[in-house]
Order: sequence, then structure tokens, then C-alpha cells
Amino acid sequence: MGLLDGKTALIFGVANDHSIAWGITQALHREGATIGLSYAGEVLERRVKPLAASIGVDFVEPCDVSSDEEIRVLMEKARQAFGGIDILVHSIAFANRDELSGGFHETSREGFHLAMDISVYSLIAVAHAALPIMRDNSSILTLTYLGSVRAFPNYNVMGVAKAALEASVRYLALDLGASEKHIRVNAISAGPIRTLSAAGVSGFKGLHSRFREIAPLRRNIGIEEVGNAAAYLGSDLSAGVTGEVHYVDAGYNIVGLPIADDSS
Ligand code: NAP
Ligand code: 1JT
Repeated sequence: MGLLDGKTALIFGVANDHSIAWGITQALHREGATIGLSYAGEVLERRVKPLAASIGVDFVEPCDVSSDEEIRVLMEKARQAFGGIDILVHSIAFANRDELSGGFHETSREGFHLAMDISVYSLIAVAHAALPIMRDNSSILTLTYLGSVRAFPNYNVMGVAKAALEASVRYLALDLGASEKHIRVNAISAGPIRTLSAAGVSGFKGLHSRFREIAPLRRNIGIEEVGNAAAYLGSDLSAGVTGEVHYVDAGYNIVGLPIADDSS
């Protein structure tokens, strides 16, 4: 018997088998959920379709979340395929690479708008469009990073976007929890993971290896661990939890004074 037997999950943000959304997909599938996947564009179709096929998922539909029309069309397809949704996963972020290096004060107006639109507003747009097909007591999840509450070199405009995303989680939780459907909205704050987005970003490699020297569990985290936390937040086990930012980071965020084992 799975934790999510009888539930349907619509998941945004699988780019390849390193994606956090793929770790979530595998965990939700393992726990018995029926899965629908949405990917960004044609380039990804070749990568996402075989992954979906490997777990017997046949709802694989494109949706660029910068388009309200594409979101509307996707939700109509989901309604036809599933009738309703119990778990909605938003695992999407975007910023121009040149905004993720150098001075934060150099952030362009255009780059700021783009990061906020794709990484923050899309959660609100997708939640709103999904509302008519969300089932009672359903669960919405998004992915965030500690750069929302601490300043890290290079994370720059994404840190500001993640702060706005976490605030959006609280406002959506207030709205949708009080609706007749009593929908829950939460975020998982993941430690650094080598994914397509993260690879090649200035300083990411160093940050990823320093992380395990400081985190209480003295290791990095993987997409399987984020997937398992998502299975809990999508399930009835977390029925009393909403508006939360749940850290899956080997404890990194609780450390006051980062001291490696060999320091004296
Ligand atoms: P990823 O595999 O590259 O996933 C990011 C996804 O966002 C990709 O599928 C990407 O598609 C999609 N996307 C970008 N623009 C889009 C648009 N306009 N419409 C629809 N989809 C769009 O990287 P990831 O690390 O798993 O990222 C997933 C989430 O986890 C992000 O919110 C990220 O901030 C968060 N997170 C990551 C880390 C980390 O260290 N990796 C840590 C904490 C939180 P394309 O490839 O086509 O652009
Ligand atoms: C984006 C990118 C969103 C990388 C991201 C992200 N959320 C987390 N990461 C990984 C990361 C990157 C840096 C970092 C810590 C984590 C790149 C493409 C745009 C969206 O520095 C502290 C730089």
C-alpha cells in the first residue's frame, strides 16, 4: 500500500534525470500516485518522454509558464485526463546567467522582471489556473533555496525571487486554505544539488563541496531525499501543515558558526 494511492500529481520542471522534479516524480510514483508531467519546450521533449515512459507515465505535455494561454491549455488537458489533481508540484526557476555572477547592484530591470516572472509569478499563475480542478484537501508544492533569507555570492536576483516565492507560499496558503477546498501550500528548501540549472553557475561547484563540511550531517543531499519530503508534504500525513518552508538540507540552515571538523 502506497502513501499516495488514489492520488493524482501534476509535476512541472523535469528537464532530465538530475532534475529535482524527477526525484519528486519517482518518489510520488513509488508511493502510488498517478503522474502527469509538464516540460518547458520542444528541446526537452526528447529527454522527458523516455523518462516518463520508464515509469509508465503517458501524460507528458508542454507548458511554458510565461504564457497564461499555455497554462490554461495544459490545465484543460489535465482535466480531461485526470478529472482532478491532488498534488501540484512547481519546480521551476529561471534567470539570465549574467545575472547570477558579479555584482547584485548590476541586476538589470529586464533581468529582474524575467527572474520574478518565471520563478515567482508562475507559481501564482499555475495555482490559479489549477484551482477549478484541484480536489478537496489537495497540496501545492514549490522548491526554494536558503538564498532567500541569507545573502550568498552570485545567487543575486534568484535570492530576491526566492524570498518573494516563499512569501507567495504564505499568501497562497492563507487564500487557498480558507477556500472550500482547504488546499495546502508549502515549499521545500533544498540544499545545493548538481542539476542542469546549477551546473555552470559561477561558484556553484565550490559551494556544493563546502556545504558538506558545514552541514550537521556532513554530506550533500540528493533528489531522492527531496522526493521523499515531497511525498510526505503531498500526502495526508502532512494534513495539518501549510504555509511552511521545509528544509531538506542536511541541517545546513541551522548552523550558527560554520566550523569544519579539523578547526581548533
Ligand atoms: P532543473 O533540472 O534545470 O529544473 C528547472 C526547470 O525549470 C527545468 O525543467 C526548466 O526547463 C524549467 N523552466 C525554466 N523556465 C521555464 C518556463 N518558462 N516554463 C516552464 N518551465 C521552465 O534544475 P533544478 O535544480 O531541479 O531546479 C528546480 C527547482 O529547484 C528550481 O526552483 C530551483 O530554484 C530549485 N532549487 C534548486 C537547488 C539546486 O541546488 N539545484 C537548490 C534549491 C532549490 P528548461 O530546462 O527548458 O529551462
Ligand atoms: C536557478 C539557477 C535557480 C540555479 C539555482 C536555482 N536555484 C538553486 N540553484 C542552484 C544554486 C546556484 C547558486 C548558488 C546556490 C545554488 C540557475 C539558472 C537560473 C535559475 O549560489 C549560492 C549560484
